[in-house]
Amino acid sequence: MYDVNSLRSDFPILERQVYGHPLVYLDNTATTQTPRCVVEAIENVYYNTKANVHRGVHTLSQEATDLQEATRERVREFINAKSTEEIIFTRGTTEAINLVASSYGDLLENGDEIILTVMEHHANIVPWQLLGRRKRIILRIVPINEKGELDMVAYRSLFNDRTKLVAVCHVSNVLGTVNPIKEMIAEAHSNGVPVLVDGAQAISHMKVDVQDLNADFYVFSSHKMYGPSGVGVLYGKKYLLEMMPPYQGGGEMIGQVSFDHTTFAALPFKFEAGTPDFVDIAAFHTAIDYMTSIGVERIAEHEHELLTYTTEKMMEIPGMRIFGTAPGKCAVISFLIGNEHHYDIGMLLDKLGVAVRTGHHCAQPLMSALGIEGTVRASFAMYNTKAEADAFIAALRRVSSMLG
Ligand code: 7TS
Repeated sequence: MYDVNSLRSDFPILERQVYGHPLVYLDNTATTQTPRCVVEAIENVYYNTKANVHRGVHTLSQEATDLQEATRERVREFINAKSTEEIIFTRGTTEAINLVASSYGDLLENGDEIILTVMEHHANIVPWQLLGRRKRIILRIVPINEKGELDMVAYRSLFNDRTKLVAVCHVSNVLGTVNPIKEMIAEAHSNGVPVLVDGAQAISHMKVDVQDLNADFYVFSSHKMYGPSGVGVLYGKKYLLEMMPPYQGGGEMIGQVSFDHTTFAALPFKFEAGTPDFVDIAAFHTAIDYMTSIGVERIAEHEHELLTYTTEKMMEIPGMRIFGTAPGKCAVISFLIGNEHHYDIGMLLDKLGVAVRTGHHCAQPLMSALGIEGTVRASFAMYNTKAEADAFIAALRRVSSMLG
């Protein structure tokens, strides 16, 4: 049995009140809350083993290094990568994509093309545009249909002999659409093109197996997985990471340094210049253990029940417009009520204790394609309840009548 109430007791923040109302936290797409065991893991490093990693012979430094490398192995196992050499720690999804854009981007030539989709987060658009300031890179964009699904015919038609990469989100942070990543990767590979998958919105909602997907790069953030902020992962196939030049220079990423010539460290350290966020990396291990102990598939099932229930109730509200209705979508609901401004709806919901996100959700090209400026977005995680869905609906009805 999925015991959501016992699970909630692991998250002290869920007991908070906002404007005298019990907090209903529905901004999980932006970041998930953190269970006590993860906070304790952070505390444990600060109280017991804090020392810089990979630098000292002393006991604390070795223990800190062991903790970090144990997380790397845990991440490898979690996404079924072949080797820990393929697991690079970054600050988050954004830095992981910037790393690939900068470093893999170094291997591209003027006139090369990259395929993106219209539903990408700015983190998977702007780094490629910045690369375009160094070289003439052409971005080809896959459109969507009215349900918020990618147009796969258009996708297939975008490949040519200048195509050098596909960069696509696994799950849309606005529409909730789960893209047919495995099929898209197979198509790209049949054209000899590698694929970067932005897994920020998928990793805590479905089982991800990078070998089964055959992804070339897969990126995600710990803070969206009930883990600490400041940590992310770049998974990359070894042969690609080996071809790519370092991203940043500094300590840890070198073999030998002289003023005439510097050699670089082996993978994964070649891409980890400077002191990493070793405290949070250590605690990220606990977050993965926590999520796995509940079961990603069971969490997804729970979230889907909430999604179906809430969507049905929302549709009873006059003027409700939901953006993203793809079958099998993740538990993200972007909506507007009539012509009311998303900001007004979000602000009034906040006054009733309901935390939702408003605005363009860092997906302005998608907003343009939808012909709107922004939406209100409610999104669910493992600890949300049917009672919270009811509280959200009741608040929404109230807001809707207040706005007339
Ligand atoms: N890619 C996707 C699909 C995302 O949803 C996000 C964050 C990112 C990349 C960037 O992740 P970061 O951890 O590096 O910041 N999405 C959101 C959101 O939807 N609302 O706030 C952050």
